[in-house]
Amino acid sequence: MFRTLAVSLVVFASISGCAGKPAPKTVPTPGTATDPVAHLVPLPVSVERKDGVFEITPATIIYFNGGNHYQLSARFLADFIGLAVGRPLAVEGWQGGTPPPGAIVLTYAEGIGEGGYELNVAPSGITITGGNSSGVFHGVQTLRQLMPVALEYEALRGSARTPRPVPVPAVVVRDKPRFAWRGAMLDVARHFMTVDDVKRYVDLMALHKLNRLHLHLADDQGWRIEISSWPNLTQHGGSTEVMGGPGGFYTQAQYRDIVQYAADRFITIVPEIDMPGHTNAALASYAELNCDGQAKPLYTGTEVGFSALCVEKDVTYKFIDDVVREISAMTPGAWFHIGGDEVKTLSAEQYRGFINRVQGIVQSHGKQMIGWDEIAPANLLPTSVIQYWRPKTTPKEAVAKGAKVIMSVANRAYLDMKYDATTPIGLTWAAIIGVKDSYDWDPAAVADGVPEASLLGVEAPLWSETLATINDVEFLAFPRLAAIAELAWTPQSQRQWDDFRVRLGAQSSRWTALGLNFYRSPEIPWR
Ligand code: NGO
Repeated sequence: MFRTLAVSLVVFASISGCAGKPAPKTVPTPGTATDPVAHLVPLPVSVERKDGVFEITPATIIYFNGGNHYQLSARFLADFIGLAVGRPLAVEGWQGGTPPPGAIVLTYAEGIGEGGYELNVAPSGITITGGNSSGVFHGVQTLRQLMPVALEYEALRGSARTPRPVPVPAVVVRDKPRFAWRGAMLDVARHFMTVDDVKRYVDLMALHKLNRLHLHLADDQGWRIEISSWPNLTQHGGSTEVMGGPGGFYTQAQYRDIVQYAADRFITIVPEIDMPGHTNAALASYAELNCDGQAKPLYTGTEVGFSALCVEKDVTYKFIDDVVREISAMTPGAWFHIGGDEVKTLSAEQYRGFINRVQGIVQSHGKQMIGWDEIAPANLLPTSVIQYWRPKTTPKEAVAKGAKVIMSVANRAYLDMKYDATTPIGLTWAAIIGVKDSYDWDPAAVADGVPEASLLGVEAPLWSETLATINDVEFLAFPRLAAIAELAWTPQSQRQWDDFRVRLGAQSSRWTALGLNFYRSPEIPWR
């Protein structure tokens, strides 16, 4: 780690000069490892290099225009830069007019579009103009990637060794996302991840402009979210995980904390309670949910498809109503994911009837239902969403009737697949997915009858049968989650693998500064 710091500081020094001496007013040579303008990930729609640099000092003020959601981005930036310059920058409201010279101004304008932004770095100051508040946050993340990587190291540890000004190369970036849904999923059921682990993943997502974190909160091997009206779900059903580890669960207060932490980074939490299958943990916790009235033993293996709620019993729907109600009340986002995958013990008719009924429950609690693509034959409401995962199938009939799709096709988007034959963790059932495989595809060309217009966006699931720690999570997620982030953000026509791999290679110093345990894939020219 000491070596890592040394490398980071050399990179920093090469841009800014050492403390005490004035920073040189030059930009790095285009195309070198220290040229952040050429190495943004995800690639913006347009980047125009300009002459000079803007230097942020402890006296630089961040002005925001437009209420609390804009203030969030201002505070994020003030804290991030503050660690390098020695104290948090001042944040002040700004009512429009000519921006004060030498300031960073965060504002908004019509016509830029949801999530989009314009970032203007000039020697006289910085302006980020968002299409809305999330657009400003995305502009802040681009600005962050233009700053020396040493700031990441300092932000992680809470102080700089030697406070000094922060140089930012002059540039004009105009940018907006291809898809509204740019997601990642964490399976905290097969192996439990702590609140801090989830927050770490949220932080890594935010850097890459991802905006949906889907939490797979219950499966055969564990129930991970406290439900007050059914306490044994976590007391008993949360006590196991794959291979017999100790399990764990989030209290409602912890879940709310995760939701808020993510919301402060413009990431919406999407809770999933998988049903009617993948429910052994619930069936072990409450005997009445079983058709024979007998509680199942807890399960720590990795088979799928053997469990199902008793779909003929009324108590099952009382149970689901309580669970959906309690979780929905803690979830400001619009969606509730009901799983619905891999049910092998019910007839097609029983299954469809179940999904239709659960859809009504989800709707009665004010949420839109999402389910894995097995739900496609049910009577889906126009607001319900299909998450496509099974290669070689297509939900085209449902799409023809208006259903929207989140693209997560397993042979491209599943982060739990191995990178190559040597990868020590991960699965192979869908594919071996190298970095190029995860990048070089078009989500609008995967499934017959599922065109761009039907796609809400893209999401990369990370299932945790073989991963036990946040280190394992990072190893399988990076660099492929960065590839998926760019695929979801950048227009298809602008994405080129040969260009991406070079920009990705330049992330290694920032990722190292962040302490990220990424896979140094031989496909990438790491710097
Ligand atoms: C499948 C299955 C999950 C597994 C995962 C492993 C879906 C939607 N259901 O994906 O239970 O964990 O594969 O890759």
